[in-house]
Amino acid sequence: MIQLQNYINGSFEPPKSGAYLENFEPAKGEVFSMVPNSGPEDVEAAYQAAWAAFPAWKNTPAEEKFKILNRIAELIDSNRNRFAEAESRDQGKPVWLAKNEMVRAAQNFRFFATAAMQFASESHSMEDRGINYTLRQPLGVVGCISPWNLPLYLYTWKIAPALAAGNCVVSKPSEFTPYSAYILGEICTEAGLPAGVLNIVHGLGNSAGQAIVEHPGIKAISFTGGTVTGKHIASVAAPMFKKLSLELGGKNPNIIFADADLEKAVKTTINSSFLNQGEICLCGSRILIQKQVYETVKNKLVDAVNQMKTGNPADEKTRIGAIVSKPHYHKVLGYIDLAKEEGGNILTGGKALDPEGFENGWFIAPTIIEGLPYDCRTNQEEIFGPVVSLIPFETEEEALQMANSTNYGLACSIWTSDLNRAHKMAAAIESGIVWINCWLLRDLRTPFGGVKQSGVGREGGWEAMRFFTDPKNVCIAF
Ligand code: TXE
Repeated sequence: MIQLQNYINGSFEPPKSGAYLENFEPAKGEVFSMVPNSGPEDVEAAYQAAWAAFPAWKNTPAEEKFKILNRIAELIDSNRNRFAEAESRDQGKPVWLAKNEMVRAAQNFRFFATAAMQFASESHSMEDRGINYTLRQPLGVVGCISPWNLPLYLYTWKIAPALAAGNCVVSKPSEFTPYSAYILGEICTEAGLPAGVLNIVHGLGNSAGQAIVEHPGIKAISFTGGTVTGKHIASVAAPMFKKLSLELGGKNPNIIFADADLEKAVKTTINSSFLNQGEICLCGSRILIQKQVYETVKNKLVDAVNQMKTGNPADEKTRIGAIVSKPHYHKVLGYIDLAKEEGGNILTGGKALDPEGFENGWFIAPTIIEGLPYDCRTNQEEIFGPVVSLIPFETEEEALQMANSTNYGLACSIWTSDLNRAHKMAAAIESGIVWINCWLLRDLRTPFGGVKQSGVGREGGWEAMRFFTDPKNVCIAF
């Protein structure tokens, strides 16, 4: 049994209460690790360490920070297999997918190490009267709270810009998937990150997470997770005027017009629907298909899904691993039942699976549903599992109206060969991210985040560097 510890002030420490939580391996349904059940006292220790480390880290020359962050990236690369196996056992995803995600985790450090070197202050001349320059200063101690779906990928997406901008961090990975962040603690020490600059407190959202949000010394919260949790965090943090970046998931439309390259659209749609068991905030879960090609696209999708292997995460051929936790498994199955009650016709999947050798794991067959009205609950609420709904449409206007009909607005994909339509739709859609004839084509310089209930604030590129710094204007009169 693996026993994880908090990483505070550069050392591994048990939680002050001595209490641990059981964490399960989703593919086997068995306890896999014991996770510190930390509380406010552990967050306080982490904060004190971070605050003490801040003056020196803030003043560490940019080149030195650059070297340390790059060394962390190199160590993630050289430990890629170890990380990927840990992540797969903790989260349920296929090992091959976890390996791909580790490349991005390392890249997050490299990218922001470089970004920090380029992040220059602005100056504004007032002709012969004077000049202004704007310092971008680190905030101090910041809080990063990350979810369970892409554990190290999203954890590093937050902490890398926070550290690169000169802040010290108190962080909490998800209690369901803490293992890769734990290993990262070891790596940070090896890479020479000074003690206290990054602190990792493990535990439940409503105790350890809540203590980070409530802490008066923690100046900003970068959070990715559910909308309900995001609203709660906003209500706690707003009266303290904390900076907030909330990335809260979506109910993303994937709109396929009859003039699209259908082979490419179908192939990518399979990926955008089911990658990581559909547990990615960017997954398209409402597939809007123009009527002329509805039957063709539907049949191709169903055929492709019927070839997908669900089961052993260590098998290279596996496309669908296990669902992250028992409660989430039941939640997803509950939505499949709801879809049936709402009149949906299950075209494929629609049930739990017990693959050989993994009979006690939490597996759900990739599921395609049709026949649901666009405004029913199944088509409005985030399921966050391997479940998609097909919805036919006739005109561009109808597609747009349906696409914008949810409370969410994170991402969408539009498939068409008509350039004018693509631009018009992209401008009109209520969404933070629009992909045209692609999905998940990512450039780390671009803003990432959503509108409506998908959150506030943006991550990525200069957006992240701006979030983790405060601008201070200095005006000099001549
Ligand atoms: O996430 P939570 P849950 C969506 C998805 C999923 C739903 C709920 O629809 O079914 O959210 O998932 C910490 N103060 N997404 O309940 O609770 C928690 O410990 C501070 C979308 O597992 O939001 C974890 O570290 N922190 C999504 C993190 O918040 C708190 C990814 C996320 O957990 C807290 C995951 C509190 N009061 C789920 N309560 C995406 N946007 O990609 C919890 N946490």
